[in-house]
Amino acid sequence: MERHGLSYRFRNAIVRTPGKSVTEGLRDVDRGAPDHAVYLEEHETYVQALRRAGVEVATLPALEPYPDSVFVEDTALCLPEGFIILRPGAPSRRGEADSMALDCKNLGHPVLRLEGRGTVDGGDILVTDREILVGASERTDQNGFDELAAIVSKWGYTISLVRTPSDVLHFKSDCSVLGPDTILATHRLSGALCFSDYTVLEVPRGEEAAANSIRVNSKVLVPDGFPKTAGLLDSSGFDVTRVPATQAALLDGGLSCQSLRF
Ligand code: CIR
Repeated sequence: MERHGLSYRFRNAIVRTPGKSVTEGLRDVDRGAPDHAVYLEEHETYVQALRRAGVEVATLPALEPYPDSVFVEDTALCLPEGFIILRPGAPSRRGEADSMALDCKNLGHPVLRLEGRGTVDGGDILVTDREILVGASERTDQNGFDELAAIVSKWGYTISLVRTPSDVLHFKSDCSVLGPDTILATHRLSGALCFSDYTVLEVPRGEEAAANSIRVNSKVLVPDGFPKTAGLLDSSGFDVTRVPATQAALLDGGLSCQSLRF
């Protein structure tokens, strides 16, 4: 079943202010800790960009015990039928889901929860207008997928388990939705079977991190510093907004990870 606009038309977003502990966030390669003050500025610019794209943003307070809690996307899947609180794959991030469950309830959203031992990070879930693709990764496993699939299948969604490229943290580190039939993806994913029925715009080589862009209503938020990708999207007719994400990038995060959009 096609749900027109599900993947890019949003009225609301939830973000969380980065705490001082963000300097301790997980990273595969240590290229230095983020600077808290700079992160706060970049986060504010990100929130403003979401607002300019027509979204009402709810900002949750910093969660100091959880250095990665600014990456709210990993803790929940927000669908019109309800919010599903996930079970993040990194043990140090599990408690973020408890807080998000409470926060979502307080914001008045119906909440379900993955209760089993399997894990799913929201960064591995790509929702398009016609299906949900979940990338198996070091954070997302078969058991987690099965539990998630059982819930969303009841709501009529088609959901499949696909592969996250091996040297990549999350499936959506390498792809994003640009429209009902259009995906932005790195060369690592552009030829993937799961995208054979979509038009794929390939991120220019050397700018792989720009695949983690987000279409929000009529705009596409693209991380700053990737001029070839911004140019490609611009010449393809998209209304591009460049948003700084240098501090998130130090923690292997990007634009999509920092909000839940619905
Ligand atoms: C982590 O390793 O979990 C964080 N440092 C980065 C999470 C980024 N989230 C995302 O791509 N959805």
